[in-house]
Amino acid sequence: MKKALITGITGQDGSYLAEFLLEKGYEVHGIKRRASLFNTQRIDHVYQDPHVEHARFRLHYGDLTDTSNLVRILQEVQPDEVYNLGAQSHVAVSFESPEYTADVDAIGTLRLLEAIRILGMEKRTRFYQASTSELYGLVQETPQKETTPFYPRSPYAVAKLYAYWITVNYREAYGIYACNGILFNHESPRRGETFVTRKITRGLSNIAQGLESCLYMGNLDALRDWGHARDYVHMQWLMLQQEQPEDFVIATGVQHSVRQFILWAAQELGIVLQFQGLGVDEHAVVASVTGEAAPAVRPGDVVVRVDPRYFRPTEVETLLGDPAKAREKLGWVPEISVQEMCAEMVAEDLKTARCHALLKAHGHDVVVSVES
Ligand code: NDP
Ligand code: GDR
Repeated sequence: MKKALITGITGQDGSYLAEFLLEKGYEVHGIKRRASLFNTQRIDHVYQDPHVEHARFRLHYGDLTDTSNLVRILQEVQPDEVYNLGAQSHVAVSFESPEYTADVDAIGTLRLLEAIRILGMEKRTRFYQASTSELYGLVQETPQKETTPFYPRSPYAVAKLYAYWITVNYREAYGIYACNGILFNHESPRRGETFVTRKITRGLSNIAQGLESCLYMGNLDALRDWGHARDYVHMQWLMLQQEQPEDFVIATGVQHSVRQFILWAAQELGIVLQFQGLGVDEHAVVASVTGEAAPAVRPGDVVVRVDPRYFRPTEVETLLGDPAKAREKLGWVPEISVQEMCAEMVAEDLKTARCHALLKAHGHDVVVSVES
């Protein structure tokens, strides 16, 4: 039975990857951080009681900033594959906490690779690094492929640039089977609530049910190449199953604006929106409402406004991936379209919003978190 160790197992990708590897028959180990509240909501459904014989899922307390802890976990688990998905993964937050982001995202990657080397596991343990389209930043070529020059535009992207190159270096210097997956944005109903797609599907669902009144957004013109996380974790695994370690771009090859994603999400709720105004005065007005999903919304309501608070000091305006290499060598074909994904995300967020609205209607105090 193969053993995998996943950092970032409590995150979006970690949870889908854990599911995927368990289905493949792996013994799955994950590193979770100590938190003052439970932080395992995304993986509770795959949790296996360690007291039960033959449990194939195990969590270890740890942190990418803690070298000795990483060495001990690696020594204990002796994994065949390490997936380094753990990161301070929010670009905007990285401007607020640049040093911490570098410690976790850049040096954390070094710590793991060094642990593999210190323990003499270079020849038996394969390593996946969660690299990112943010490396392209101020894009030098469109669409972006494996050979496109990098130009990172945030402390997050600069930290990930270090992680990218240290992964390449340990592959070349010590012969570790190590790969960078340069993944473009991928989303799902498990996406963190403060990333743009989930902020939109959750915010509009709450507005539809009368739990919030307006969604405040940043740059509506940003263009992204969005795919589904469930599709993308499959590729993370496949990269580690090849004969030779290589780096791959994973993307859909299609891009859309943030504004377009808002229109799709609204449409799923039966709301037709019209954008009006320009720049920081741009806002979305409800033109019509059909169906049962949005009883709290009326034509003429302003449900989206721009708030410059969400602009970034340096923005990545456009990203579009060219997944030709992955298509050719890994047989990559994304199965879920961005519109299908948007519909799935709205359906999930609407379910939750309806529950909260029902509780409220029965006199319970319901406060939905809107800080983002
Ligand atoms: P999430 O933000 O959903 O998950 C990040 C995970 O990292 C969480 O489990 C988090 O733990 C953990 N983590 C954060 N800080 C530390 C730390 N100091 N030590 C150990 N673990 C830590 O990210 P995604 O699942 O979306 O992304 C997975 C990886 O892929 C990340 O590295 C991200 O940068 C990268 N990536 C993501 C893309 C995307 O579009 N989703 C695209 C390209 C790359 P906790 O739950 O406790 O916060
Ligand atoms: P990104 O994702 O920065 O690409 O990083 P995010 O969803 O945060 O932003 C995408 C684009 O939308 C614009 N935007 C807003 N973003 C947020 N979060 N909130 C807003 O209100 C808002 N309004 C507009 C942003 O400016 C940006 O242009 C994600 C993360 O998962 C990284 O870890 C990963 O490496 C990259 O994707 C690929």
